[in-house]
Amino acid sequence: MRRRNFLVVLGASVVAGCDAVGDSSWFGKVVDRAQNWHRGLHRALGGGRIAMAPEFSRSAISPFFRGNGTQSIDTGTYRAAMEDGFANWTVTVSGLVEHPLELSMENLRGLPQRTQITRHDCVEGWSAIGEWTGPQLSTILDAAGVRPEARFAVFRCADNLNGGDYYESCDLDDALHPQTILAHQLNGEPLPERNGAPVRLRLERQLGYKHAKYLTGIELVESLDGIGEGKGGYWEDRAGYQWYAGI
Ligand SMILES: Nc1nc2c(c(=O)[nH]1)N[C@H]1C(S)=C(S)[C@@H](COP(=O)(O)O)O[C@H]1N2
Ligand SMILES: [Mo]
Repeated sequence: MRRRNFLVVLGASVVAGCDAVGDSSWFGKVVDRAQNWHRGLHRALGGGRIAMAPEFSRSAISPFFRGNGTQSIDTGTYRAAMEDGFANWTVTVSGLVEHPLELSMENLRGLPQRTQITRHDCVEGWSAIGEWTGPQLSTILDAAGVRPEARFAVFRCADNLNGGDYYESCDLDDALHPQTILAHQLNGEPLPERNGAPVRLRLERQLGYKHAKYLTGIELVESLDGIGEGKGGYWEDRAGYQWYAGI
């Protein structure tokens, strides 16, 4: 099956079509614009330091990064995607954006990558340190062109946990934070199934449940009303977990 990419528009140039999104020209433009735009972001935040989550040395990496919540997806679609090496997996960017995107794993791996060794803290009382690699979400949101009305990014996942679709959300400060990445590698290897293969969010300044695994889509919205039960996430809706789970 031929995957149809959405229209990709960057500045004045328009790239339409199926495979054009993989062209290096496309990535080059994204990167140029991302750099300018990051400078803009720093200014917008008053030129002050953006609080970074602590990063660790390689020697601190946990020997085993356990899984939690969904650790395997038994739908035919997911099993087939895995068999296929996730060659047809896509992450869509939709909602309040100028240019909706549909990014393949190849597209995500082709963007500039960030690698960070961070500590994951789960409310259930465990932590683990891992090395995560993937593109910054800000690069992708810049390519999509976030509209001024957008206030939140909603993250859609492939798993259904006890009858509910897992999802999460964050505000744009966190979405655009330098350590917010779409990780497709853990400790230098493709993301294991239990940790959210083929790609998961890392939102390093917040607790574990915010880090949506098995990512299929990112939606830019003005309000969280009408999304799930309206509290911004799977556990927020069900267990009253805090929406802003800062650590
Ligand atoms: N799609 C999805 N994302 C999820 C979950 C889940 O069940 N499904 N569990 C969350 C919780 S509570 C934690 S602590 C982390 C666990 O990440 P890990 O499986 O890599 O340890 O993923 C979070 N993201
Ligand atoms: Mo968790």
